[in-house]
Amino acid sequence: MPYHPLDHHSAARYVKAAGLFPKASALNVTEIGDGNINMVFRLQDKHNGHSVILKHAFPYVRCVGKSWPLTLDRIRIEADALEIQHRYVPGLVPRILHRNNEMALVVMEDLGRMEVMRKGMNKLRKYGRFAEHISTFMANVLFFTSDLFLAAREKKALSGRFDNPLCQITEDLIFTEPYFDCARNKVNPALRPYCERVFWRKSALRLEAAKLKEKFLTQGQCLIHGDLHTGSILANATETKVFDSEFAFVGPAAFDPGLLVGNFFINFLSLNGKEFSRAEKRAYQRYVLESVRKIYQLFERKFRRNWDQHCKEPAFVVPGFQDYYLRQMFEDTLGFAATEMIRRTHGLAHNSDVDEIEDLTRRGDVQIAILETAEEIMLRRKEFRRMDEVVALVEQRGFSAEGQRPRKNRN
Ligand code: SR1
Ligand code: MG
Repeated sequence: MPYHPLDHHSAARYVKAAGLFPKASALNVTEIGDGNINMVFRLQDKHNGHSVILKHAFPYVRCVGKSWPLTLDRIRIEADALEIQHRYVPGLVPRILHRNNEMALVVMEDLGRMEVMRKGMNKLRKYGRFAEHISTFMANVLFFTSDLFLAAREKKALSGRFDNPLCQITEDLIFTEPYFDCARNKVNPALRPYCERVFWRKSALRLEAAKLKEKFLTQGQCLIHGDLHTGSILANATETKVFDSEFAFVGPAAFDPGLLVGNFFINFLSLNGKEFSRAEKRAYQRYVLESVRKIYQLFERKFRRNWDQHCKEPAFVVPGFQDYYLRQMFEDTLGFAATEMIRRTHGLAHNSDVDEIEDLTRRGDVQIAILETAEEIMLRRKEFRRMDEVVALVEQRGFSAEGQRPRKNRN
């Protein structure tokens, strides 16, 4: 079947023709996608309630339109990544029910019982099993798709299979555009004076962003999710599912933990601009930081365990190499976390955590706190020994900025 874009009606016809529903069934079709790139339909049998999710690509970026063309191959890449993730972390990704590369679509189980974590976190929801689950997801996928486990030729074949054109979006949006007054940036008018007079003049920061961009471009360590923020995760009290793997490619291992940690720090700092009571905010902020500590500690522990049990390459079991690798990964995690905090503040794609603060001045104060915190993490990342120290820094910055008006030299 040659590619054609689906709408509500043709999506219903498609799933019936694919045998996912009886031909005679009456389906409710709703477009539920709130991401930046693709269409997501929920199709539900009106009679028995059975439902599936169909993710489908148009040949352009959904949030921008036809002026920004984008390869349809991204759905093939996403489905391939899901299959590999499923091999190493069954239960932590959605099940694929059907896929069609030519039509640029993948049909998955409906996980409507769960919610997008970012939305839950914005309502102060806590996820008791999350640290356990996400640390397993990262430790297994990042280890078992790396040269620490795979034979060299197998790993090279994996890199070829995930030659992902979407990487350029990340290269531009995360590492380049936030560091100058780029037309694609979306800058809160209350933040603009700070960007113009302070942030865009920080050459030391641009230098660090350049180093990290070069790592992103060249360091093909393992199959990474490539966009592991809280909007790419479904969660509830007992389950976690990582989805939206269309940015997957063989890249730096630290990128996934970096994006995740950066998003947690953004959420933590965003609370200072929100309307919850002081006690509610404090309690949730402590939960967020405790989560970061736990996630990273468990991630390192599980990654080391995988290495000890499954690494067969004599060169990589030499004493000291594991510590060297994990040290580098920690430092890079902090660097990538900082770049994510920066780009989500005034780049093209923001986080609702901050953007739901309606008062622009108040939002601007939070954004400045995020930028200043990110800068300190980025510039001092070689000094930190453990995640506890970084968490302590973020905690101190967040709690001291609470309720504070912007300083005079900020604009
Ligand atoms: C045009 S795509 C903008 C952002 O949305 C995705 O979720 C990625 O984070 C990307 O950077
Ligand atoms: Mg996404």
